[in-house]
Amino acid sequence: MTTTESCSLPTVLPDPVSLPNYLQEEGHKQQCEELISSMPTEKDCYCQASKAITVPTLEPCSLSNDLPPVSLPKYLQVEGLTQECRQLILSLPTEKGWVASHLHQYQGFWHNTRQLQGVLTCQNHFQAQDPDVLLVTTPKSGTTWLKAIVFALMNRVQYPNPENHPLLAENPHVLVPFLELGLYIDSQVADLTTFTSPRLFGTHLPINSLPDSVKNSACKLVYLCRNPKDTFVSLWHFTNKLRINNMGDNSLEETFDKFSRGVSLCGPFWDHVLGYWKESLEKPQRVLFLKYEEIKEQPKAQLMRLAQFLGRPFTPEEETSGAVDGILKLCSFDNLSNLEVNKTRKLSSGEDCKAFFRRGEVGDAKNHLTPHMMEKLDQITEEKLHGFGLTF
Ligand code: PAP
Repeated sequence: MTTTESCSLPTVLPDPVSLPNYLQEEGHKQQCEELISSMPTEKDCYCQASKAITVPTLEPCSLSNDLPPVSLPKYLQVEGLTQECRQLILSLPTEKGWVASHLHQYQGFWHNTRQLQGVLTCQNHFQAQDPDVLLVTTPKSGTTWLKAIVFALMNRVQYPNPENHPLLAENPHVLVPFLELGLYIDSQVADLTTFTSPRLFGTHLPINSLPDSVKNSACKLVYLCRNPKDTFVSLWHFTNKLRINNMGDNSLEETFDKFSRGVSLCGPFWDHVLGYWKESLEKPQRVLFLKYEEIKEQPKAQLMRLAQFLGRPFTPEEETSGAVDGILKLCSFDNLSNLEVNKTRKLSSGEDCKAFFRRGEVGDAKNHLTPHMMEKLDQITEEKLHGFGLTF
């Protein structure tokens, strides 16, 4: 079935026996109608099968044959879910998503339907190797920046010339692919044979959801986080950019409420950060804990700390020859955001590269959140993290 995406909501369903609660919620019909108006449709999608049961919320699908075909971005497609994933979804708490239809709470954290499949496939199949480096972030904490920096750092012997560097031609998410959101997202076992050691991967997985092979290997984890106010604002902007025709922007108040309750991609934000914070204290050789704000404030010191942690310290000669500054300049917001590749191309997962570059500043939250919202996030942070010695 080539256009299952045309019924992305119904394909979440398992065998047509009973309708899960999350599909009965009010508003679903309208959401389905909005999506359908922008979806390609073929006769043989799940909608036909759905006729076997009485499902009022699926009725709009029967109209969709008359609609013009418009392709749905890949990040919104949910075809090809395994039986394991479909069954699992039935048992999970589910809420309305920020972009895709649903978020499911799995192992304590929230994932979109499509990404949940990626999480399961990654957990089942990814085989970590000791020299691997995993770049771990909560979404919108500076993942793109971290990927660029670590790629440039680890490959600086191979690519010494910043005028002729892969980062000028490829988005950092291509050079350092995501595990559950990229390599494993389509429920296929990723072919990693072309990767050279040490392999670099990105992930938003919370610590307790990392594949066993990661837990059992000596691979290193670099964790980057960002203050929750800026993270939320960045996520709100980003998800608005990913929403398709007719969806409109997410309401700031509604998404703020969700974020505060922990219902955001790979949220609760605070639990995600805390898991890696604790691990970094227990195993400092294995997990390096970085903050976006600290890299902004002391880029050189943080880059050298990173290099040391990854076993690739800068030599005095490199320092004097400007290698550290060269990497920071290459990976700067101004440089990356103005590259043709990042202004015009899309990732294979469907997002515009430019969506990953907005302002790249510390403190932008105050331009969007009310004082009450700022206070509320500060209060949650204080309650959840202060006792562990972690502040933002
Ligand atoms: P991801 O987790 O979905 O991959 P991520 O890269 O973490 O996204 O988020 C993008 C944020 O990092 C944006 O923040 P903003 O919305 O507050 O502006 C983006 O501008 C910022 N960003 C991207 N590249 C850089 C960079 N080179 N330096 C600093 N910030 C950057």
